[in-house]
Amino acid sequence: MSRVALISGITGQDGSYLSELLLNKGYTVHGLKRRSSTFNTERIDQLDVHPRQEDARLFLHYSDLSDPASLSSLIRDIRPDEIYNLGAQSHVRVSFDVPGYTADVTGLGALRMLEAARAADIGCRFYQASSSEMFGSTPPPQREDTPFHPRSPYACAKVYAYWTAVNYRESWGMYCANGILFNHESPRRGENFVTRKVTRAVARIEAGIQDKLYLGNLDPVRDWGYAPEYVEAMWLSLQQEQADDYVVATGEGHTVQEFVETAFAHVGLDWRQYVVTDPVYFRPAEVDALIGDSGKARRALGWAPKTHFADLVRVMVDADRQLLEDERMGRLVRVDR
Ligand code: NAP
Ligand code: G4F
Repeated sequence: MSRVALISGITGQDGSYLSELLLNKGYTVHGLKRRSSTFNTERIDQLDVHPRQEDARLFLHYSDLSDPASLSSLIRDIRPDEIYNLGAQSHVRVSFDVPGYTADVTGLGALRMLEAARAADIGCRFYQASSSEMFGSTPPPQREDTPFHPRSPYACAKVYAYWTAVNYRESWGMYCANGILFNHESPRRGENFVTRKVTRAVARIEAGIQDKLYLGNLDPVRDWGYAPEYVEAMWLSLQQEQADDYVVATGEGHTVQEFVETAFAHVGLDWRQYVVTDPVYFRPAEVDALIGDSGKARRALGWAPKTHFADLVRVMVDADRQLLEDERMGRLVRVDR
């Protein structure tokens, strides 16, 4: 019998890579998708076969992290061996505009998933996508025992979800693992996160269809890794004898400005001619520096990052150049471009 996984956030960056990983390992994968007025499954369309086809192993279900009844019936019906809770309002700047919604989905959503899993009493394992944003203003290097000091409604919600997962482990003996994920990027990254916003703009400026790139604070330091490698750490976290919490990071920090410089330099352009500071992208409270120490994950899970900063930037810029070329040629655009 193939193992069964349920993924919230399957239509997001990580959900798409995790689905590929699990399908390749022989899992049957169920994903929770939100009702939306536009298609929102673009990142996983290449994996989707009609559910009535005999070889179908990927199934999508309408649900929402704000709807406990649908979560309960999904978990009861699917009886997953593993649940990956990746669903979230995941944009830090946006969380200042919609703090209540962010707390509900990103914070209480985890509680609802955990409670539905507990009530189903099926002994499934639970992965919570926690965030390095929880460390906030606590200086790097950050590890599992570094104190949290969240700086946004998003980060506060993630702290709540983190401790709720720990609490379900300690109270109910459930296998709950937190991955404390530092920033991870890819060609599938949402276009309003800084890395993708930059790489997309670089491709468009090079092609002559964009003049300027408006950005906020260029000084913050982030530890940027490659998303397909981070979903391997998610899976590994659920394959251990004991549930535990792990920092997942490269250990290398770069400023936003370095990312910008490297991306423009890759296509032979000087970033200073194109980048304009726009305070609209400043945050009411900024997180100045996140650099993770993933020693525990390296030792316990045997996980290590492989893709370094310059390669990550190059992969993302080249993917956006290719995407633009495909769009201009009217070619069918594949999701991993
Ligand atoms: P993402 O691309 O923004 O994907 C978020 C997913 O959550 C999407 O599938 C989205 O659905 C879904 N979602 C949003 N609101 C929902 C709701 N009310 N009910 C159900 N699903 C909902 O995020 P990601 O980069 O893949 O990150 C995955 C998880 O890891 C998130 O929890 C994020 O907070 C966390 N994390 C990410 C990073 C990172 O650097 N990427 C670092 C630390 C932690 P739609 O597609 O319909 O919008
Ligand atoms: O790309 P960002 O929006 O990512 P941020 O805030 O670090 O959050 C991401 O990583 C977290 C893990 O640490 C996740 F939990 C979270 O879900 C998300 O995936 O911004 C990175 C930095 C910030 O300091 C921001 O102020 O870039 C700075 N920045 C400068 N100009 C900008 C911009 N960020 C965005 N999104 N857009 C700008 O124009």
